[in-house]
Amino acid sequence: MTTEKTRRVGVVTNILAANDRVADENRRLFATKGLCVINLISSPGAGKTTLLEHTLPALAQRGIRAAVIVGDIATTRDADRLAVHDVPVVQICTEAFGGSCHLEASTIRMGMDQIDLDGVDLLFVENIGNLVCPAEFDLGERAKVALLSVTEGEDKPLKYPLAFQESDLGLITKIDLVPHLDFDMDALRENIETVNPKLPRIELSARRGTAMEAWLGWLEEQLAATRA
Ligand SMILES: Nc1nc2c(ncn2[C@@H]2O[C@H](COP(=O)(O)OP(=O)(O)OP(=O)(O)O)[C@@H](O)[C@H]2O)c(=O)[nH]1
Ligand SMILES: [Mg+2]
Repeated sequence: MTTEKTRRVGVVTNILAANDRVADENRRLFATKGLCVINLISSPGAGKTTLLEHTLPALAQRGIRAAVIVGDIATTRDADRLAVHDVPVVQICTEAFGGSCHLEASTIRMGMDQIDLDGVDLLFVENIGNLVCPAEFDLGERAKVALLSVTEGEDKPLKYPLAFQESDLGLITKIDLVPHLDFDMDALRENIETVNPKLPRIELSARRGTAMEAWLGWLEEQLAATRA
């Protein structure tokens, strides 16, 4: 017998299955173009845009051509911050279609249509600030990166495990603030390992430039693997 509950589960399953089909199409398109796509996921304010502000000039210096699709519920503030770095930037505001708290494969398709992908090596997706829903949606990306800032607390990987289980890299951000906080870095490392023992980790401060070389090196590895 179909109950209200099973119908709701069915709807969610259908949404994810429909998303997966478009994600597969995106993946094929990215492969055809040799485009490396990196999906940045975090709660609001963990430092995604700041990291990109410091990453884009460094990539340009290395001759790597980047572009960004940035999602927010409202405003073009992040796109405005990133566009000064002279890379193609598309802002998607989901308030125009219901205020969705995550980007889906079809929204990425809409963003891609605004960029000449033939001139791009690395496409960043800055997902909407939310540590939960974005992890559920495959965009066809090469890699997901979960950012967690030290001000959010050591327990967050345990409470919101999916982002850390689905990601290919964990970035602990804003480590310059650690001396000012009552924060236990070892506990955070342990909690990440508990939910995903295989997740590589970089502990960085975009503001101070700490471990930016490790992050840029990881991006270069992703780019090389995309083209292999
Ligand atoms: N101290 C310190 N502050 C940082 C660092 N990175 C980001 N911030 C600050 O954290 C705040 C939020 O940074 P954003 O880069 O806007 O965060 P975001 O993840 O893009 O935020 P949303 O797009 O709204 O989800 C800003 O005030 C930044 O200046 C860092 O490495 N160290
Ligand atoms: Mg941002």
